[in-house]
Amino acid sequence: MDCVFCKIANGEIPSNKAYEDDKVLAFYDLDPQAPVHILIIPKEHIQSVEEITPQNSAVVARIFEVAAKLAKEKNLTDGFRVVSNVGKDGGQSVPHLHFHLLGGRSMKWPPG
Ligand code: DGP
Repeated sequence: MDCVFCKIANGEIPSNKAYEDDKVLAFYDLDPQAPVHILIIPKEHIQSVEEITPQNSAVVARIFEVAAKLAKEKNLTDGFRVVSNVGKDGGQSVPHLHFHLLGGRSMKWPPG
């Protein structure tokens, strides 16, 4: 499958890794929007939040555990944001489920 995040997950494309286990990879975004900007993905190809089902949702809990761990490691004690863009209107540019962990600055709401 021609998916850039599958290629990052299997090492075909290099990334700057922040965390890795058998199911989940976290790596630094190449176009950071905050002092800390890490993408957390399932290694398995899931297209977006729309494709989460009872069969594949366990990895989403693991992803949020990783988000909490990384936020602690990065000392984001004043808060942070975890967000997943979905589809065209959501601003999703890579069709492989990913959660942005953003921190190190004050976030705006609504995000626009
Ligand atoms: P989104 O727009 O929500 O689908 O976010 C995709 C993010 O992925 C965007 O912030 C840029 C990042 N990105 C795209 N291609 C690569 C890549 O090859 N390496 C890294 N590290 N990040 C990438």
